[in-house]
Amino acid sequence: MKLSGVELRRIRIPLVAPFRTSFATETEREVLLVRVLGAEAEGWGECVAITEPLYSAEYVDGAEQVIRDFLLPRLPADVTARALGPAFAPVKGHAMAKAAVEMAVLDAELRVAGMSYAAFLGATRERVPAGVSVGIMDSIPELLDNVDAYLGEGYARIKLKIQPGWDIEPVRAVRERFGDIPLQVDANTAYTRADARHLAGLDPFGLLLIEQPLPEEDLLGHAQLAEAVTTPICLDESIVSARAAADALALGACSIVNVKAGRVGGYLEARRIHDVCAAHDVPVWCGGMLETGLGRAANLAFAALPGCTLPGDVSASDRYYARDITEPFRLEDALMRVPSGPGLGVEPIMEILDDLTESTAVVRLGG
Ligand code: NPQ
Ligand code: MG
Repeated sequence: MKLSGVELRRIRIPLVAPFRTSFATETEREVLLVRVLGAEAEGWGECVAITEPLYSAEYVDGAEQVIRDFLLPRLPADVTARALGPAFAPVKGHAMAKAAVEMAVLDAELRVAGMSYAAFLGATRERVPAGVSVGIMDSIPELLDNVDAYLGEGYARIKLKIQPGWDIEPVRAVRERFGDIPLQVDANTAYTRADARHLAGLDPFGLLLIEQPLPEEDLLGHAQLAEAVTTPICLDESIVSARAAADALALGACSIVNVKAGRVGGYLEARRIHDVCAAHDVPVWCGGMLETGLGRAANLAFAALPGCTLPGDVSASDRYYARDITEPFRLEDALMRVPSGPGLGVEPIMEILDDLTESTAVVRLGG
């Protein structure tokens, strides 16, 4: 497909409540959107980079600059999503920037073909169960109130954000109050190898998994930790590619994988990770980065793949946003519907989008 231009749009969207992790407390989300303008269709991409480089090395301003200065000049004149891997390969890193462009190109391409993201990726379900990620709170009672509300809304699985000083006690309290619910924890790299025995203190609670306890680069540390605890280790930040996933499995660094398309350079690489894991009978689940309805739509398509056997961080729009930029995604009888229309199957509501827009830049392509 030939593109006449690309719009880079920055929006700012308030969160319904502060979201606290081991690395940040956010009250709003700054998001970079990529809109490709094709002759027969336009397409939307969402960059999952956050404002500061605290989850990974990428951040919104950097991603915007990389897209504008290094990725858009490398777009083939006649572009397909499949061609982007080779075209962008000379640019090291910047997976989230690359993924945002790929998502937009794929959306436009699939709209022309009349095919949904779900069908393109190979989804096998029309609805998926939803998990929810619960931030670090000021107190255990506040945490229990939040978990209670999410369970009441129909979430199938609870993930507690943890860090040193907020780990064993919140898990114990949730287990005591709610019993045998599907429960897991995410440390976002907040621990060290020296914490192995402390983390083994989570073993009696029968968690589904502990996500990314150690630094991104520390595959060997995770393999050693996996020997020291009975709770399954799941990797998020460390899984930067299909090769990294294969290496992690070969090393015994994890037995479950969180897949985020943004973190690995796009949905095509995400699908490869899914396939590597499926070949090893390793469960996969779809991670989340507090996406708007655009990214949420694509994540739901991925979450409907056959190897995504655990509930993902694919929550309803209102978990994060009072006003989403698309028609809001809702839990329907405790399930999320996978979009089935062409491309993402959703589009932005332009009045809302314009209202939230901080800046728009258009890059003209093709002379
Ligand atoms: C994770 N996501 O799995 C990420 C972390 C993350 C849903 O837990 C603003 C503030 C944006 C915190 C994006 C979930 C964020 C954020 C992602 C945390 O590790
Ligand atoms: Mg995580």
